[in-house]
Amino acid sequence: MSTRPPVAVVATISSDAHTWNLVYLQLVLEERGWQVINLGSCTPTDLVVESLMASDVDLLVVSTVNGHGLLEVPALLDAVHEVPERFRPPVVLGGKLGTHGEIGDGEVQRLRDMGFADVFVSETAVDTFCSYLSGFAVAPTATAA
Ligand code: B12
Repeated sequence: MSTRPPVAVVATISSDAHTWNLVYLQLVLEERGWQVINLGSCTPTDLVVESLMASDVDLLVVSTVNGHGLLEVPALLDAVHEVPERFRPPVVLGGKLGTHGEIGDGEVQRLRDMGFADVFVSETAVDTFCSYLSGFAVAPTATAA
């Protein structure tokens, strides 16, 4: 038995042209031993769904900073919820989700109730995200001797 590296898909909403948030998260994940599929800015929702179906993905990381996040992430999450359960990883969300940057605790809770496994928004977002990653268990896979 060996433990394969955990795999994360990094994506954003289809309207969001910002790139460095995605690159930053890719580096954070890779430094912690994750394999990352970075789908890039303005990610089409269909591409997110296809990438989950094509690989054994452990975590979907959605980052958006253009202010349209609150409006657009529900549809993205709905599309992910249509993916068969065995291909459906937990989905975490972060960034600047509203038009005024940070959102309040009420909105964060609403997003969690919607089905996001966690939501990272404040100045401590990256630190909290790293703690979340350190508690992330990936099942060992059997390999040929
Ligand atoms: C560069 C930039 C652009 C470039 C992007 C180029 C590119 N290829 O990336 C261009 C010019 C295209 C652009 C366009 C726009 N932008 Co702009 N842009 C910026 C700017 C100056 C820097 C963004 C950046 O690269 N930061 C570096 C990365 C590493 O940091 P970050 O994105 O903040 O991400 C960090 C955190 O937010 C956090 N994080 C983000 N996501 C996640 C996810 C998780 C899970 C976790 C844990 C953490 C996390 O971690 C990162 C590291 O700390 C910011 C202002 C600023 N100084 O931040 C505005 C900003 C993001 N843009 C803004 C806006 C409004 C726009 C436009 C709507 C402007 C317009 N009217 O056209 C458009 C939207 C275009 C679109 N379709 O999305 C606003 C967003 C406002 C909001 N959400 O409250 C900002 C904040 C400027 C402002 N103060 O008003 N933009």
